[in-house]
Amino acid sequence: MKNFLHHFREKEKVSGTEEIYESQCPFCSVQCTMKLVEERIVTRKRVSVNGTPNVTSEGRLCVKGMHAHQHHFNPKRIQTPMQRKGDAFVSITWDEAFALMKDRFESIQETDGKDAIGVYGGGSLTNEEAYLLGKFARVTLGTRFIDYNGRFCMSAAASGANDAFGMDRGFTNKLSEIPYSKCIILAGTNIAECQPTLMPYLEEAKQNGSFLIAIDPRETATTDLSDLHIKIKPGMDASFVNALLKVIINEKLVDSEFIINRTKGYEELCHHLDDSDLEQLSDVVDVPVETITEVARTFATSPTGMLLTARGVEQLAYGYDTVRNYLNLLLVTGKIGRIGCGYGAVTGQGNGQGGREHGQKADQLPGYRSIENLEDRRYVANVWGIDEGELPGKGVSAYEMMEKMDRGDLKSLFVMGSNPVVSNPNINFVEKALKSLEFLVVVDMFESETGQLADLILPSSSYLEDEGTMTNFEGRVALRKAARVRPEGVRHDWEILCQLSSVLGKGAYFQYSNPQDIFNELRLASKGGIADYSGITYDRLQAERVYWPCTEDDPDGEKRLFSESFPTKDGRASIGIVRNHVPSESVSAQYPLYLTTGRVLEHYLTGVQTRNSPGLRSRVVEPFVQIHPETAKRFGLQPHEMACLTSERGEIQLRCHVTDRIREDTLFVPFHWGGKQCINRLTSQELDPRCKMPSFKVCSVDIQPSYEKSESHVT
Ligand SMILES: Nc1nc2c(c(=O)[nH]1)N[C@H]1C(S)=C(S)[C@@H](COP(=O)(O)OP(=O)(O)OC[C@H]3O[C@@H](n4cnc5c(=O)[nH]c(N)nc54)[C@H](O)[C@@H]3O)O[C@H]1N2
Ligand SMILES: Nc1nc2c(c(=O)[nH]1)N[C@H]1C(S)=C(S)[C@@H](COP(=O)(O)OP(=O)(O)OC[C@H]3O[C@@H](n4cnc5c(=O)[nH]c(N)nc54)[C@H](O)[C@@H]3O)O[C@H]1N2
Ligand code: SF4
Ligand SMILES: [Mo]
Repeated sequence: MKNFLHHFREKEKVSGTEEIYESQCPFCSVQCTMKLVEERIVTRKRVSVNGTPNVTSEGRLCVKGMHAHQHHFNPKRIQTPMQRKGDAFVSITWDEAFALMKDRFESIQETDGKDAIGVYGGGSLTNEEAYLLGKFARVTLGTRFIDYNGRFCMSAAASGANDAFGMDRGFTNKLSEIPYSKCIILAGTNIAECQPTLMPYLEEAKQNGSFLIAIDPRETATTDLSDLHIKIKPGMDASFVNALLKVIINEKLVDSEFIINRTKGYEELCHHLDDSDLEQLSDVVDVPVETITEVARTFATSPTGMLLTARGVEQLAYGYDTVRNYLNLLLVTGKIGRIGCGYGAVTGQGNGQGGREHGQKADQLPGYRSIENLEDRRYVANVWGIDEGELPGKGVSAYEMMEKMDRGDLKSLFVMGSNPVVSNPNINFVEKALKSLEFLVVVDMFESETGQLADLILPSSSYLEDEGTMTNFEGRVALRKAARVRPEGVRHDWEILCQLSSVLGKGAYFQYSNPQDIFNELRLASKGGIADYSGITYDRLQAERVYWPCTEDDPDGEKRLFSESFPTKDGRASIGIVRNHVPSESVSAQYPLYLTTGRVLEHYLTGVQTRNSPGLRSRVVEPFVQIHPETAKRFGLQPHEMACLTSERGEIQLRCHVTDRIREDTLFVPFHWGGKQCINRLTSQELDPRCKMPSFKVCSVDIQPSYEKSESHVT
């Protein structure tokens, strides 16, 4: 028997094949690299994955990277264009799909004008595709309505950093400087679950004696590493930082030399804080005065210090102000532009950084140029070979496009690389808005929840097939090569945009034979802009990851920003004034608890990719609500029971995870699931006036056992 098995295995090996693919993870902003080995033994297939060395994550991979190939190989991936016929989708050819889009787009624009079509992009697209999507909207369709999912992600941090420093690059330093920082503030960032392969940098900092301060309403694997955890009330960071600033100024712990030489606005800040009362602030944010004082003193007196923020403090209707106040903290203590001193807006998506630089945003042109600046418009129009006057003006933000659809101003939407009916706030409304469209096109690998509402779904290639550059959290551009040839019926996003432009009569502006051609045009379009890529070439990227800004004269790219001056008109950073914001939806008798939302390690965003990966789906099979034991008791809820959550905007049923790792007044729900259990049925559509970020991190809700709710429905 043993001999037979041995013989059988040997025979299998002989008839087997092995393919090796070098790639880069399609998920978060670290952009870990990997090698996949696909073995085929007779009829069996086995894929093994290992991390490969790279300067960012040094060869590490997290559980999502290990399983990313599972969605790529999933047979549920769509392989041909699919047209809606009644309630079902039928396969059509690409020629038919392009003919349909030509017919519908042209007729809509003839009747309702160019601006009747909107374009909606995402931070998973490569730089080349994000750039091309912006050009497609402005040149091919001639619409001003384009925006992307980064509005819900990086918009508060980006606008905050732009106004304070004159530039927004995810991290102002090299990651390898983290261990040199003697005090690190982690505000609303769960790196252990969201960028796990960066954790060793924090661990090393700790080993070097750094003091870690985590600020989060929940205990997480990240806060577990900290020396001090502030379990803050959701939505209170802006006021909390005012309290810190008050102590630092009162106790004269500021860096006067830095303030005088490198900043403006300090006097106004002091004046603004004159009337603040520490006791009162401590009450509002629910952090004792002694703790506030400890944080303020520790950070201000530390020889070096860093600040990392993420969506926990940014996804608020005053996310911009909250970020500005945290940046004030860095500026008054002079903790930027030196080794071990800097700011990281811990970027989210794989190309969350590049995706926000090259023109997917409503008011932006490539290279971080502004669509409202005449000189910028002229420059980019010239690169594109059109008249400046032909370039449309600024559009509106992602959620505001939904409002335009609902009002009938937008009749059609072209979505590439996003699943808005799960990721927008207040999706009961968004669903209605998308359903009201005359023609919805979704480009995706899967029939996502948004795809299910579409008139046409176009199949896009996956990370293993699609070549292009991604700019990671550090502001480093990395080339992801195509490891496999795309299936016959599937197209790359850039191919779809070029072919569609050609069908719509604009092919002359989209003459590229590969991503490198597009990148070369992007280099030119970004030249002289803030995000200048002109010195980066595909040749260089074969061997290295390059920091922007990078010009031919300064080919190294800037590793540490702001060491001499800030890229503002007068070279100074700006200290802003931030009021003591509190959530506009306060808890009430009807909605007595705060709801905050976010992520778990095993799933990615709206979950389309990770729920289609068996190894990840099986780890966390359903959404849940995290609730404190005392709160569960108060509301009559048992562990693992179903509960009904309600807000002003809707109602959903979720299973209870009872844990004392969350505040008693707060519930936490991850947002990786669509359909009836999507938490965005409850979240608030209130937008930040400056950056249009919604309030994903705080709204008020009620919770009840499901049976009580259903009984009360019966009576
Ligand atoms: N596993 C996984 N990793 C991911 C993603 C994913 O979906 N899954 N998505 C990627 C993307 S696009 C992004 S943007 C990043 C997001 O990365 P993070 O922003 O780190 O993730 P979140 O879970 O949204 O929020 C972080 C923390 O903020 C806390 N928080 C909530 N409200 C407040 C508050 O008022 N104040 C403070 N101080 N903290 C608060 C939450 O409890 C949570 O632990 O992750 C990226 N990486
Ligand atoms: N309640 C709540 N809501 C949130 C957040 C939160 O913390 N709480 N976070 C917000 C944040 S930070 C973000 S970034 C958004 C993300 O929101 P979305 O953009 O809607 O999320 P994804 O799941 O990344 O959607 C991407 C879709 O595009 C597909 N896709 C992936 N790669 C490609 C590609 O290269 N080409 C094409 N054509 N398709 C591709 C995927 O299969 C998926 O269906 O969600 C936001 N919504
Ligand atoms: S999800 Fe992020 S940390 Fe995990 S392997 Fe992918 S890029 Fe690396
Ligand atoms: Mo994000």
